[in-house]
Amino acid sequence: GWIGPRIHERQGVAGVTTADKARLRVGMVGYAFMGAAHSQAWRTVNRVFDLPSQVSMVAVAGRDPAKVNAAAQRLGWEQAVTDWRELVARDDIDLIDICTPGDSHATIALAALAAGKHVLCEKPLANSVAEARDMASAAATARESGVRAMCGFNYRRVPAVALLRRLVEDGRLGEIRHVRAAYLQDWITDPQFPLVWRLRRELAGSGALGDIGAHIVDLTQYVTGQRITGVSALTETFIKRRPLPAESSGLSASAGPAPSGPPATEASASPAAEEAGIAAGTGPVTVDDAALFLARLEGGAVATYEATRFATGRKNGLRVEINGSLGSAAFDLERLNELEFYDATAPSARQGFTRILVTEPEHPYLSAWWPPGHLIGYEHSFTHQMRDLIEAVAGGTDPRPSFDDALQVQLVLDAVERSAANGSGWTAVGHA
Ligand code: SOE
Repeated sequence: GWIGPRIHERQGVAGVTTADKARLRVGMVGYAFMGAAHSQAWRTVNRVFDLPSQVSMVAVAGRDPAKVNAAAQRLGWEQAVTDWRELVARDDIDLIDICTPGDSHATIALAALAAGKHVLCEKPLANSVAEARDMASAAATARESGVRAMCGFNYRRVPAVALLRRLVEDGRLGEIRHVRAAYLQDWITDPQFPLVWRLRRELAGSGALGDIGAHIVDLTQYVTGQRITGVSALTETFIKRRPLPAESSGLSASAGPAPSGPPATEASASPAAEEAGIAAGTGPVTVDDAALFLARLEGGAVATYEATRFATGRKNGLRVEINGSLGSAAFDLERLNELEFYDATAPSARQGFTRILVTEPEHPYLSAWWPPGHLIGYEHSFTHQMRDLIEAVAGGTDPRPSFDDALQVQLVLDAVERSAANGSGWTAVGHA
């Protein structure tokens, strides 16, 4: 079981005790961008929320000994190890947090669940439907012995998004007719931006589609409570080859001399390649730069989705607008403390979009933070995610998004790729 020895200790302010709290002992795999975001959330969550268990940041795993040691110190982990299998095998770890590229999610999650560890796995759940199915069925088996699995679609935990969900649930938008979703970024617009792992299919599974399109698929299915039933899609790769990175990190690598080993590369350009403008030290981009699709939702709504890394000037433009029979709502991640709401039932003289500042104690998650009117940011979504996960684990309930929810997203991604390959033909999405 996950409950470690009960601790009897005094912490924090003299005279105030948090004794008797069970521990949730975490091992994290990967320590780059997402590992840093998760570490901050693990460090913070018990200091903000009153939770049934106390997080212990037991160990972080990474392949490079010097780097993982430095990361452990910087991010607040008690130990560093160079093999994630060690985390899975240890008795003093209850939960494995997977913050690696998609190509290792399935292997790590399956091993962790088989060892009876709870799992938090970053999005997208896997690089293929087959892997996602294996993971969802392993999670179903593990659930029988009280082991929990969750996928890290963190934007569900932005208070304004949770408020939007509440408005839909309360019927304030009425019957949903339109969903308009876009996730717009521009960080690879420069053709000299190197071929980082997110641009390689064998590591990332897909491009803008799985990295950011997956977010708007999950978010809209969550907010509407409706599954996407079919799609018509197109994808595009604008820049076909890119310089090999000096060092492959997710978002911030610089171009430089080729590292040893893969990716598949033109080690030295052939005369034909040179003529075609392909330099030595570049490699092929094997994922989509942009993915667009039309969709139908099971409740009868129609939807558009756009995911791109080429929307010059848009840095983290996750936008969702929903139009219903009784009203509309719109969210933009670049203004994440706000939600626009239009109430079509208000007297017509007073109708119009209202900008709700989502900073009040009555709003989801916010009573634990600052006095009314004070703002929060990107990192809070991860702290909220950890809060919900800890409560589910301690309370013996299933955290959402479950691996089944994430498999449902994977089925949409797969249908989008099949539709795009098939000249945008209508492609049904199966049920997880
Ligand atoms: C890069 O596109 C990225 O960091 C994604 O990987 C995240 O999932 C998204 O939240 C922000 O953009």
